[in-house]
Amino acid sequence: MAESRSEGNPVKDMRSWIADLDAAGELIRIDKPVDPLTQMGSLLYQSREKALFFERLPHGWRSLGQAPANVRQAAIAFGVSEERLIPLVAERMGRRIEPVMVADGPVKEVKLKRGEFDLTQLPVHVAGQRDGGPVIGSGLVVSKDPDTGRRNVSFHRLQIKGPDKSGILLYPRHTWRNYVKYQEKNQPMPVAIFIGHHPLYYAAASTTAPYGVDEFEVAGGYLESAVKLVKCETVDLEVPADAEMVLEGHIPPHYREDEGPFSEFQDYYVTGTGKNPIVEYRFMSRRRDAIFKNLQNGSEMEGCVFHKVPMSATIFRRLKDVGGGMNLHNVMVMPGVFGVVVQMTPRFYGEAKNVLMAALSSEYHHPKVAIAVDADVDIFNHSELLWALTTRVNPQQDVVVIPGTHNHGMDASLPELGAAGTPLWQRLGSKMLIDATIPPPADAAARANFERIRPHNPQLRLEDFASADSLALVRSLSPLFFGSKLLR
Ligand SMILES: Cc1cc2nc3c(=O)[nH]c(=O)nc-3n(C[C@H](O)[C@H](O)[C@H](O)COP(=O)(O)O)c2cc1C
Ligand SMILES: [Mn+2]
Repeated sequence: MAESRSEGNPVKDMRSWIADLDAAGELIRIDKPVDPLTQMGSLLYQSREKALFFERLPHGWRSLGQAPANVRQAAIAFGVSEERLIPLVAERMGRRIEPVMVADGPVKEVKLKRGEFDLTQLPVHVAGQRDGGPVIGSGLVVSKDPDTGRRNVSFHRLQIKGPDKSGILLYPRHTWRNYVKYQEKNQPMPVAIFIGHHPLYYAAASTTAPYGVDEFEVAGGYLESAVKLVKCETVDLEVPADAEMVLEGHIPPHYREDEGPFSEFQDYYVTGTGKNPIVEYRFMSRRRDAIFKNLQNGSEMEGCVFHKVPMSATIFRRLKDVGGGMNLHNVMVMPGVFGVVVQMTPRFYGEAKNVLMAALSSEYHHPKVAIAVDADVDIFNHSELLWALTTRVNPQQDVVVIPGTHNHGMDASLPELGAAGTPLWQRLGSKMLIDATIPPPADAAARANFERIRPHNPQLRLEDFASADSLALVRSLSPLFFGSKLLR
């Protein structure tokens, strides 16, 4: 294969990522033919541990999916341990680096005008049984504020509707805000959509920075080097020189078409479905041997990883200064993306509640339930979380419900005020905070009631007493075991 190895290649792109995954034993290559419309989604759905590289797709395409397959693989992309991932991303988020313009790049090797490309020939997959059709899930949409010229980059689902047309779902955040400005001028909004790049670009696109911040600067911070951009051919926009593929086009004002359903991040189909805008494509550029990127959503799928990592890191940044600098260890968004766990050591009685209020009102609309736990709870192990929720919580004192809050528009459990594609696409809901921390170290006697049991001799190894075969099974299941990491 043509992929360059990561060492000695300073460019971080989808090829260096494939090489890194391969080197780490994290990539499964599939050399049997796979049909994106009827088979690929089922294979991606099953691959929760490893990335998949599809080598034989229709029309000679190859593609990468489930990469990162989980938060553990996202940590590999950032070159750090899973436990250190969120604090590191939070730190790099604050060190934005301006992109630089270059004259040319691999993404310009092939240039195709309207009529010369056909989106229906790409290996775009259908993710779930009830999806409305194949959806590009890996397209990062570049647009500009027409008044200031400031750039924005974000993820948007793009349901294929013809050779040069797709739907687009615009949740009311920055791309929608830019689009509304164009609509008010009765002008189409130019967009450039790049597909296939290093996961740090995807993590940057799913970071909700303040309006007006260019997510390519966020990507520069994550990569610790400036992103290289090239000019588009038919729109006044810039795209990464080392992407696999770029689509150029525009979103017509006011026009809406049926779009959805789609296998979404909460593991449901219906939210967002309805009359949504479309994208009309006028140009495609790509690498000569371009590799496609398939990205599947659904709880704890790749799409969810790109929600969890930047959201957790953004909340981490926000929380660390609560009360003049709290004792914050980690933050992790829960499956389905509407809950967040804060791992902390409280300095004061009641401090966890102050912290959780901040966790519920960050840059992100999603968090509805926020839970605080101490450092001895493994926040990556959900049975540990359930244990903390039941053994460290006095409901009448530790659970607070805040009624009448704005919640995420795609939270199906809350009443919807208006439909997707309209200005009233909103849900009025509520939020809940749960303080599952134990008394602060300042009250050592009260804290001692929650000292966790430990065996007599934690150094004793089961390996020295049991056969290798029986142990292999135990070790393969151990991530599911309660308390396993703490006792190891
Ligand atoms: C995998 C994935 C898919 C997403 N799909 C959509 C989508 O279809 N429509 C949308 O408006 N936002 C979608 N988002 C959310 C935004 O891309 C994300 O929140 C981003 O930070 C918004 O950028 P902005 O803050 O610049 O508006 C998706 C996010 C991820 C991680
Ligand atoms: Mn933005």
